[in-house]
Amino acid sequence: MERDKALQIVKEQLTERRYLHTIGVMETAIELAQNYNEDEKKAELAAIFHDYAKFRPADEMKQIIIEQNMDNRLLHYHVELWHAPVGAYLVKTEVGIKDEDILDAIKFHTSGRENMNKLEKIIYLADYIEPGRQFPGVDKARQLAKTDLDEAVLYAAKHTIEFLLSKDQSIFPDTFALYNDLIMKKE
Ligand code: DGI
Ligand code: FE
Ligand code: FE
Ligand code: FE
Repeated sequence: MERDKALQIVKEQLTERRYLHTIGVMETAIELAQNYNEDEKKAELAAIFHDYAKFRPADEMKQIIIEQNMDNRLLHYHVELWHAPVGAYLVKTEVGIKDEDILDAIKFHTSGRENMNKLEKIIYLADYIEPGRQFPGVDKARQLAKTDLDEAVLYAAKHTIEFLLSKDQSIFPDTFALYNDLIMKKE
């Protein structure tokens, strides 16, 4: 699918602010794909559609998680996690994207998971460091992203966990799985 067509489709699903975030993720993901020898076209499409389901009502997402036999644990955790797997499903069924690599990158962009592949890491990281993001530590993450994909993803996972702890939020097991996986591979 052409970029302009994909952007046109996703724009209808998002607010202006979220659309601008999506453009930032797209540009960042393409840069990372070039830097780390990943398929640029897959990175572009996964980034464009990563937040496709962000504004779907919780009821609709809940129903899809149940009907499509998705990971049941999701229902016990924060509703913010749902737009990622539900997004992958809707991008497949409503938009017609069939590439499993693209769909997995969308599916795991919020929590991450153990053994993420390169495209999954690129989308996870691009979402975290795109130019519109502003939080303490984002510049460090951007620096790491230039030289070491795994270190940058680990930094993002670690700081996401710290952020959730500081807000007394529950943490989805896959979020820990990503952290543990990368920390153990370093040893
Ligand atoms: O959709 P975005 O805002 O671009 O970013 P995202 O999909 O990476 O994350 C959405 C939110 O989900 C963000 O505020 C962090 C939060 N989140 C990520 N992992 C977990 C989580 N929230 C909870 N409660 N538990 C998690 O494990
Ligand atoms: Fe998201
Ligand atoms: Fe993210
Ligand atoms: Fe996002």
